[in-house]
Amino acid sequence: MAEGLNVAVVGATGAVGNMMIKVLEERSFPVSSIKLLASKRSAGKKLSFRGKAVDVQELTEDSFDGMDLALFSAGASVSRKFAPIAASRGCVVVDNSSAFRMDPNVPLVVPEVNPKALKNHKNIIANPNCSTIQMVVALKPLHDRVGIKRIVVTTFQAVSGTGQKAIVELEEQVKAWFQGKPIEKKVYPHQILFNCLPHIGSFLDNGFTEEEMKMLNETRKIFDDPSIEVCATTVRVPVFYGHSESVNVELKGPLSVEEVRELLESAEGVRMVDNPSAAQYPLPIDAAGSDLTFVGRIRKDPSVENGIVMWIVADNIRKGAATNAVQIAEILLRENLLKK
Ligand code: NAP
Ligand code: 3JN
Repeated sequence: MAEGLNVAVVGATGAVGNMMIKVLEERSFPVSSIKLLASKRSAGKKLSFRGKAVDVQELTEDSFDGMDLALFSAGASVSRKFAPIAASRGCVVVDNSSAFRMDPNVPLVVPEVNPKALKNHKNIIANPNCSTIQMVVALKPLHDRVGIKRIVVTTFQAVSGTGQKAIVELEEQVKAWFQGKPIEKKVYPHQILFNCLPHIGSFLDNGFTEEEMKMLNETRKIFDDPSIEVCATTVRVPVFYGHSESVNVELKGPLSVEEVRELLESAEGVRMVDNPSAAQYPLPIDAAGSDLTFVGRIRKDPSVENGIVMWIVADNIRKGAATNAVQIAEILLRENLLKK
């Protein structure tokens, strides 16, 4: 391991996998060899890593022999089958899917929030859902200072969260609209162009969607506080990159707007953009391409005691997925948590 790690990227041809490759390059992660894995459909395709063409290989049970680290983003069913195989062969998995997030034996980690949870990993670590990640990064300093009782959140999620095919769908709908052609929909149940769809993941018996329940369950696990209440409404909007969130947080004690600002100004991974009179507030267009979580529109929620409202924006494919995963790998390396 002296020269670097043997790293596998599972789902390398996808929106998140592609970004993982880019983030490994950008952050000069010590990679001695890289294996790019996807389905049989992509075998033989070439992707670039550090200026060199690398063949995409079909993911098989033998893919992890000799690998030190695998970053997974090929969906929960692929993770359920292959992450335990990788882990049993001594390869540490950072998994971007929901497959293991709620498994009590699997740490669910956001580096700015709960890096200590990595200590007890058993070769599989889960990356939270993108909407959860940016929310907990911004709320962590408030939670540490006075505690969080309840969160009411509405998200405005970019199409890239659905994957490469949804990016293409929005592009195609834009082109069709300009050309006066019929707008086709394959990925979403309704036209996404000029629309908002309050529907992310499947609907459950309680009326919430899977995405909304992920925000509740993951927030409790990351903050290690099952008493926190979260009521989420998740909405898909015609934005390519960057999820936005309106968050009303009811705290356990008083915090002034000024105190919240001070806390967030020094919070790890947070950038405050909060000068509404100059039309300055976080925007997905500005957050795209950044690894920071942007926070603004901070104000008192007058409808509840100890209430604060804020607007939180981050690049869902970077901080919400690829960058968070690589940051986890960096801690594993730094803290000597890779060789088990
Ligand atoms: P995507 O653009 O559709 O890419 C899917 C990737 O998975 C492709 O590389 C695809 O390979 C690969 N894949 C699909 N079936 C496979 C199989 N049977 N064996 C091997 N590889 C297979 O999707 P994405 O947006 O990158 O998301 C991928 C997954 O990452 C999601 O399903 C989700 O679990 C996770 N994700 C997490 C977050 C988060 O919030 N942290 C955000 C987005 C996504 P081919 O090109 O060969 O089909
Ligand atoms: O829709 C988004 O903006 C984020 C999507 C995440 C996602 C999409 C398909 C399957 C997930 C996830 O990360 O929770 C999954 C999944 O792994 O279940």
